[in-house]
Amino acid sequence: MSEARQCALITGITGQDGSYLAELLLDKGYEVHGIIRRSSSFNTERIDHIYQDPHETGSNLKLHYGDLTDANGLARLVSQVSPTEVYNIGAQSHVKVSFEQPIYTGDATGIGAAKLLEAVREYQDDTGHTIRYYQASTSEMFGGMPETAPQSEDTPFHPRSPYGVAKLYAHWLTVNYRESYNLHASCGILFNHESPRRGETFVTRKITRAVGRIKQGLQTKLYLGNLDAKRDWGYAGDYVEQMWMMLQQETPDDYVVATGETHTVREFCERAFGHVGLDYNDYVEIDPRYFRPAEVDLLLGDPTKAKEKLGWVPRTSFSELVEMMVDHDLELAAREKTLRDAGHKLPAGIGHEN
Ligand code: NDP
Ligand code: GDR
Repeated sequence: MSEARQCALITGITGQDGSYLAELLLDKGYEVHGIIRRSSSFNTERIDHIYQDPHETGSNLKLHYGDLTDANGLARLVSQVSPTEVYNIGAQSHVKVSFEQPIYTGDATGIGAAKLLEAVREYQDDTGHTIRYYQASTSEMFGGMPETAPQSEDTPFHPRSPYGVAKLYAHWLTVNYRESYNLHASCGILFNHESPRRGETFVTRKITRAVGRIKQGLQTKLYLGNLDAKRDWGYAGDYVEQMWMMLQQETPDDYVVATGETHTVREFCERAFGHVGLDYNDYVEIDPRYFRPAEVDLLLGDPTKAKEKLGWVPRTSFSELVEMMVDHDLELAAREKTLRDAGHKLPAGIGHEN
């Protein structure tokens, strides 16, 4: 008997989660199609190690140009690829940037989901093929008022940024398509998850990159904003497994994915600097430019439903996560130092102050 075809279409494949999810699905034998944005320089660094030249046989990863703001392109891709599962994890995902680009964030992160859901719905109607759909929802939809913690699937939403508002639209639209059109659509309400592949303008990676560079003598100070914000930080490699698990359920549903533990940004600094024998007080300075117009003070997730219904538990502890990221960034800084000592100019990261 032939095995059922497993074919995934992923938006956001070049991002942190996209790269881990693509690895996971390829390991499971899926044909994986990723949507990438055209860029004037290469933007596939996180997936280069799993990409094979399409001229070689046996490559199960295929990349296509597309954009969440381009409805026609998305519809064309869904019909061309004919996926069995669609993972919508592409987004303008930076909270601070969303205050600077609220309209674009609404377009890509919010309406982008509507464009993709429409493409899926129409394809199903036209062909009779069913597609399972995953939406990357976020703990930012809760707003993090201390009295709401711990946040579960039943906690009322109160987003505190244009990003959170856009994600809430995408979240409710996914629920609405499930209820209106019987679409197998699920939302993962994921709390913060990090890794050595985390973008360098998110606070954890900004800290671990600085620790590596300071230890190697390439940097002297680290400028941050609010050190008192609390986050429930997990490991991205553990969290993408959850995305897949949700789509394997008979019945679609929404799940909080979190560790159930919270730490301040200050504690993250303490651990990260402490791991290499440094005191963060000697290096970290506060720069108000990193404060947000409205802050999410306390995120602490209650992952009971995911544990009970899906049997999922996070495997990586907070200290393991911090150490994994610092160790990775120490090595990276050591390579940068070698290059600098050989006379090469290091990238300054100009224009990425977030
Ligand atoms: P990243 O910022 O690392 O990756 C975002 C991805 O989306 C990139 O591949 C990016 O492409 C792509 N993208 C951005 N704009 C568009 C667009 N207009 N059209 C198509 N693709 C686009 O995010 P993460 O991997 O960390 O997060 C994955 C998803 O999960 C996001 O939706 C995020 O909002 C959400 N989320 C993340 C959490 C976290 O803690 N990491 C927690 C909860 C939710 P490019 O590489 O070209 O920029
Ligand atoms: P967040 O992540 O906003 O939670 O969104 P981020 O790492 O950007 O901020 C976490 C907390 O750290 C504080 N902070 C700083 N943040 C940044 N980026 N830079 C700084 O210099 C700095 N100093 C302090 C912030 O104020 C905040 O309180 C992430 C994204 O991945 C979203 O896409 C996702 O939905 C949520 O996590 C869950």
